[in-house]
Amino acid sequence: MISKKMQDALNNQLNAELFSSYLYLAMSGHFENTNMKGFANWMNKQSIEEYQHAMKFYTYINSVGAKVDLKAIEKPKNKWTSPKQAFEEALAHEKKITDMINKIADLALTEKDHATNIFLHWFVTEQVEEVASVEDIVNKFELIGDNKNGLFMLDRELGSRQ
Ligand code: OFO
Repeated sequence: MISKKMQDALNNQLNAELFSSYLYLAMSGHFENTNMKGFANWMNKQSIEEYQHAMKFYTYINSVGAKVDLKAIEKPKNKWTSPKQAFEEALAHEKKITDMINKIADLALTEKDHATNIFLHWFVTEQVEEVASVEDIVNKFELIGDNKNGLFMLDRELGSRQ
C-alpha cells in the first residue's frame, strides 16, 4: 500500500501524462492543418506514447491497491507561429515533466517506498531519452534557419517515425 500523499502525486502525474498526450495531439492537428505531414506524424506518435505513459501510472496505482482519481485535462493551445516554436514548447514541456518525475522519485525515497521508487526508474530513463530526442530536433531547426529546403527535409525525416 502507498501513502495518501504518494497516491495524490501519482494521480497528478497520470493527469500530466494525459495532458502531454493532449498537447502533442493538438500540435499534430495543427501540423495536419498547415500541411506539414511529417511533423504531424511525429507528434501523433508522441501523443500515443504519452497515453501509454498515462496508462502505466493508471495500472500501477491500481496494482498497489490505491485509487485512480481522474482530473480534468487542461485545454492545450491550438496554434503555433512556426514548427520550431512548437518543438521548443515540446522541449520546455518535457523538461517540466522531468522535474515532476524527479519530485515524485524524491518523495518515494523520503517515504522509503521502494516499490514506487523502482516503478519510477523507467520514467527517469525515459525522460532523459525524450528530452534528448526533442533537443536534437530543436537543434536541427536552429541549423535550418529560414531554409525552406531544410524544413522540407526535416518534415520528411520526422514523417518516418513509426
Ligand atoms: Fe513525454 O514523457 Fe510522458 O509526459
